Amino acid sequence: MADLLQIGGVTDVMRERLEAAFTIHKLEGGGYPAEAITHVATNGHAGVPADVMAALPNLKMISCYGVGYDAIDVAAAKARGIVVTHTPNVLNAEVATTAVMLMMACYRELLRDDAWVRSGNWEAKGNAPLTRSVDNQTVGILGLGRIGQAIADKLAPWGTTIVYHSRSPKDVAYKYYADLTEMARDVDTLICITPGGPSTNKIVNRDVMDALGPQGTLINVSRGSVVDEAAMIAALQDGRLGWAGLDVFEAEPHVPEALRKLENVVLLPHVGSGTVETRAAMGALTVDNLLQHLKEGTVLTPVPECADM
Ligand code: NAP
Ligand code: 8YV
Repeated sequence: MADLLQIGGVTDVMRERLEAAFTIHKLEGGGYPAEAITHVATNGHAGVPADVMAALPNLKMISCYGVGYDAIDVAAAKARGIVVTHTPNVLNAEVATTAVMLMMACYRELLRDDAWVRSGNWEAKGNAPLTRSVDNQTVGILGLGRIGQAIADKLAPWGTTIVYHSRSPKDVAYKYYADLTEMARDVDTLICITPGGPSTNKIVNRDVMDALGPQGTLINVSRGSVVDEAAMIAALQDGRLGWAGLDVFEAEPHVPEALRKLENVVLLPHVGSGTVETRAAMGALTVDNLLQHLKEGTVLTPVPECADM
């Protein structure tokens, strides 16, 4: 049997399928036979630490449970002939639901109004203040890829006007903005759904948030690194930015206290794809890639950089 290094957790179903084909070693606690390891199963949070990759001389394949692979040095892997796979598409609808749910929770003050009932305010003070309608808003999508398109589709029934920014225009009917700040000026809500990594690091900066403005809503379901978190907290505190719905943070699982204290935010613990159904589909694809590589030497869903390997 081939030797697999497991980084992070796997579900029971994944473990059962993997155990039939691999001898599984866990990174935790060390003591794994580095020379024997040919395959790694990891996730988008843990990735593969550089020292671990360097210590595995016979590594051939890395399978990532998650579509974002910014925690894996793909260039270093590719240079050594190691193919990297991820789990695109199977989570599009779920992450899109999370983005729309965060947007609606911000607009309709879901948390404030839930607290209004629980605290007895309804009885003591009367009706809660009015909120804002989600209908007929203009939404700017930062990164109109697989998930970005699913978000646009889910917003269509609300009469939303969709516009977008990415590095290159796509073959879609929505208006394209080559400049992110210009788009932020024109929209009610900005939804971030690009990959993480150096090319998107803090591209949602103070200028972008000021352009979004006091009536604007920022939704981030991409990576915490995409938004300048300190600038966002300051903008939310000053009222220069209206609301934020966030599933991802700069230093997860740490969320700055200043952000946790704010009332104009909705905060989730990186659960964009976190349903039983979608995690099962991601787990199945993670294992399918490993088994296919073991059996045929090919993979099903390589990351784009490894598509020609
Ligand atoms: P995708 O299909 O590759 O789409 C990514 C989009 O981002 C593309 O439209 C791309 O267009 C754009 N983009 C890339 N770099 C950019 C840059 N520097 N500036 C502006 N736009 C840029 O990826 P996906 O499957 O939709 O996933 C997107 C990301 O969502 C993942 O990488 C991951 O980080 C995040 N995610 C989060 C969760 C969660 O739980 N919160 C779950 C799943 C995924 P161009 O190449 O033309 O720029
Ligand atoms: C997961 C994600 O939480 O797919 C991604 O890029 O961020 C999420 O679906 C994560 O990768 C699972 O490890």
